[in-house]
Amino acid sequence: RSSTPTEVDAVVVGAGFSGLYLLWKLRKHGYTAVALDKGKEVGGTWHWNRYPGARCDVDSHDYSFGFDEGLEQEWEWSERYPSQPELQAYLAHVADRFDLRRDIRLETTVTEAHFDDDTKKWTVRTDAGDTYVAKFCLMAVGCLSVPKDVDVPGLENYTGPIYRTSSWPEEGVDFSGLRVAAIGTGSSGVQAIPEIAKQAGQLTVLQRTANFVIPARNHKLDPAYVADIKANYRERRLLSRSMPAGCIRDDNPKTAFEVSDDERRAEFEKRWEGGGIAFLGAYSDLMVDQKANDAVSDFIRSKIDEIVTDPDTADSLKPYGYPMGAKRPVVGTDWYETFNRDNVELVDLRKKELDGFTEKGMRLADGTDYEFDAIVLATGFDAFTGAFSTMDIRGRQGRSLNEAWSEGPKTHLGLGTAGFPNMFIIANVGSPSVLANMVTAIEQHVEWTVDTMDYMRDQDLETIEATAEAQEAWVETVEEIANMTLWPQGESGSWYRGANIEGKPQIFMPYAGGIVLYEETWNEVREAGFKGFVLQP
Ligand code: NA7
Repeated sequence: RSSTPTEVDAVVVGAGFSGLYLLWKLRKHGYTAVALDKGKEVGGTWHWNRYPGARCDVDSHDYSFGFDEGLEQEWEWSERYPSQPELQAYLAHVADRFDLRRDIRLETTVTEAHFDDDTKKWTVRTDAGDTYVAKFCLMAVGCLSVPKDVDVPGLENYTGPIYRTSSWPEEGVDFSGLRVAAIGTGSSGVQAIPEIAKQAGQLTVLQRTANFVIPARNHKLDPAYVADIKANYRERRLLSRSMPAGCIRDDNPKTAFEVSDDERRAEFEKRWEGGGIAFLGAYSDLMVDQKANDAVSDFIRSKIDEIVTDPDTADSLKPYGYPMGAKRPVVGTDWYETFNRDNVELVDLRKKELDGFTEKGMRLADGTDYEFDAIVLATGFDAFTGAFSTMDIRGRQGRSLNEAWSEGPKTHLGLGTAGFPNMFIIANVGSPSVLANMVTAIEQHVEWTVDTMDYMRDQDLETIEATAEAQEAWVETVEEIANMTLWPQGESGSWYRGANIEGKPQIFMPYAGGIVLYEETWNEVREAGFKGFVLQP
């Protein structure tokens, strides 16, 4: 590899869903681009999180690209919810089908991206020693791509193998007959633990905060159902784009207490049987009215009592202290059922204090010792800003992004940030991203980014940059909208507001207004001549 800088129109950081779509679109619009990714294969999130049971909780046909009808018709999703291997295969297929790989550099970590005030260009450097110079720096880095630092007391003493769900060994792990500890009961833990339990000799699950877990009811897809979707795919995509969640959900317009207790229970039952995140659409006020939220929370707690045979364990698995949804609700398979297995023990860290990990296992404050042959960490991510903070990003006058965001990330519409011209951020902080179908959120941003680049090319413009005022206002809007919901409530410590990381500035990061309102806002900004952005020749 040479150190002579390679000139392109755009450097794309990341080759997951966002990076791949960007590459496709940029090429189609006549731009030269290169995508740089740390992974050995494309796929981003779906490359790294290859732990057993890893699966998306948005329907396969919606969690996929809508930009090419040939791709849509050709690709066969086999299950209601796509598994990690299937998603990884899909994204690899996209890279091959559109010959994107010639512009992708894998196993390449971006170490720095610096804006030059004179040339108005970005210089991007990698750990491979390569340098790229580009007018645009496009951050397709994902919201959950940097794991949270390990903060489990004494874990450094433990000498056995430790596996993280977020960077699972490619060859897999054989837990047959082993004594395993699993820490973390968010989406990753809830998906991995039932699978590991099937293999392990003994599995000890350490739970700090109980989560609301809704059954996925994943299943193989019926060919007639698939044929029907494919026959009407355009309508489905348009409909998805017209729904706040960015995918089709049968949301009930009624509020929880305008119906009788019996009717409400029946509706919850019906949706529990149907499974998946559509459960949240049972009533329109579940996420805005505490009483409605209590009703759905009570329902889930009653289900835990029904499923889990040991009353103490059932009690420990019940979430309290925050509204359902304030922590991302989890969609899982056999989560509660797993605790009826003889080889699974739940250690409720709210009831039993952990003294710390030891060379061979762990010790509880009451003196109980455990020995483990392996430990699994599903302890979460430094969400949204994590990937940015690992790079040395400098904008005008050499100002660092970490410094600019020291009080929390600030963006205008999630797309750009003041002082960092021509740096676009794809579906991350300040956008519907994780609160909607991520792929729909990505499509919005990729389209707007490339449209803006086209506009700049047509108008002979050199830079676009968010204003400081606009981004202050947007941060406020994002916070205000979040405050209209129950999302920020309770002791949930959610990564939505950086609360899972000690010392991280706490602001609500994703935009809770949904895909449609967000698109309307962008359209207004665009029609008002990119209001809140400064464009310069
Ligand atoms: P999450 O949702 O952040 O979950 C992390 C889990 O790990 C959660 O249960 C945490 O408990 C637990 N945790 C973290 N640190 C510790 C320590 N030190 N001790 C005990 N338990 C700990 O991450 P996921 O990877 O599961 O999911 C992230 C997103 O990916 C998910 O929401 C989907 O969007 C896909 P806590 O709640 O902090 O008490």
